[in-house]
Amino acid sequence: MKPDLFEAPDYYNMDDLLSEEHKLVRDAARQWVKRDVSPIIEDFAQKAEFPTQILSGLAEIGAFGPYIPEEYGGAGLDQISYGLIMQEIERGDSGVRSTASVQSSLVMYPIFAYGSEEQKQKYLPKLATGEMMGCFGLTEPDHGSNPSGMVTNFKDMGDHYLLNGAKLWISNSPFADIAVVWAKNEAGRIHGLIVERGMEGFSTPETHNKWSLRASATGELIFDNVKVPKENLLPGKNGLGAPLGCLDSARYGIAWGAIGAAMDCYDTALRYAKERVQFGRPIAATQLQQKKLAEMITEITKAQLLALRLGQLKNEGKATSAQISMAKRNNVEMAINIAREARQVLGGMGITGEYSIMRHMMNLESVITYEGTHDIHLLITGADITGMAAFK
Ligand code: TGC
Ligand code: FAD
Repeated sequence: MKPDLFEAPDYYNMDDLLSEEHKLVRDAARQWVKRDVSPIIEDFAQKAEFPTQILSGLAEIGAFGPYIPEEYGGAGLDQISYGLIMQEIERGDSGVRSTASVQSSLVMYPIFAYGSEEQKQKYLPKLATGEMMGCFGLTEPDHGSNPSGMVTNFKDMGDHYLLNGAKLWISNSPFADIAVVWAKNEAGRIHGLIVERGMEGFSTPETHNKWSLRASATGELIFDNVKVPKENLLPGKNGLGAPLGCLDSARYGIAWGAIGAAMDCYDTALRYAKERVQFGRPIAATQLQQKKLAEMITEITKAQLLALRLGQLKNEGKATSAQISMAKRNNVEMAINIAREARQVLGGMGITGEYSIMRHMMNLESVITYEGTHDIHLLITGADITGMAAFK
């Protein structure tokens, strides 16, 4: 892969709206991605392997639990800092951002928000340092967009719970030490359970042959009469709203992360267009390529403003789930469109691993599907503005 020459676009002087802390956190993540992610990521994506050596670096830049209080090992940062970290990591690769999103919003957040004090003390500090890695099991083979239909279930056996079922498409599952698993009790109510690797009957086969998120490990969670200790049930919240509350946090992070992928594609295409000469002049001097580049920076700027305002609302505890859906949907579509346009600016070179664009483009096909598909987020907006849910 070519050297990482990334220069972040800031067309509307967004930096003026950030605090010194935001910029310090963002710049630390940016430097780390340049130094430790960019040089290796293409190779790992080509091999379809997750680069485990980056886990300690992710922990050091505060990517594991950025907004979890310091007393539990988190970085104690605000929501805008969390978003900026996700933006910088996804500028490197969506799969690396996935690992950080899952660890922070889908594993640490439910333990922090719904866990007992003992669970918080036991798991959060180790998750923050990356000593322990987690995954989140909601999706099932027959229940993706409709998780309320899940069939994974547990029975109360007196001194433990007996868990049965299967989860599919689970990021980090092949190497995770623990899984936050959503399952129904005998009354059909959804609860979260912490399942630990090594429990008898629990396995995590890897999903192969992905053309997207190749540098991220994806797999299944299989529960065959797994005995789960009673103290591993998350006591603080149950019902579908519990996992969906975690998704709010992860979807918010993706709304920022997608901007990172888009910025990388734009920056790469702009540099290439200025250097590539055809018909005796740089292709950047042609109207057609300028149209592409001008539209890209316009869309990135709009997405940056959307994410920043959402971050302010989140900091004030006012962001609604529907506002988060709108930002996730808009910003991921913006990024995938920019990746497709940017790839064309590079002509044939755009399809090679010499540049990051094709990898971003393929990754974004997962990002537009997970954490609620593009369609589902549109339907969430539709339900919010009309008061009529069209899901079912
Ligand atoms: P519905 O009747 O609308 O709601 C059930 C209960 O949940 C509450 N609720 C929420 N609570 C918190 N946050 C949200 N975003 C919420 N949305 C709804 C709601 O108030 C209700 O509460 P209560 O107390 O009245 O019971 O539920 P529904 O069955 O009609 O479904 C609604 C729908 C379709 C929007 C929802 O199921 C959905 O979002 N589906 C998409 C599924 C999804 O996003 N899965 C993601 C799996 S995890 C993942 O992809 C990780 S990728 C990680 C990575 O690598 O980065
Ligand atoms: P389906 O729900 O079967 O949808 C198929 C199509 O039908 C989609 O286009 C959808 O928009 C459309 N559709 C569905 N319902 C409606 C409707 N009511 N109206 C109109 N159209 C509809 N899940 C986890 O729990 N944890 C993870 O860590 C995780 N990581 C993932 C990593 C990757 C790489 C991928 C690809 C997925 C991951 N997922 C994870 C699963 C992801 O959340 C689901 O794939 C997603 O929610 C969609 O579910 P599905 O794939 O079953 O599609």
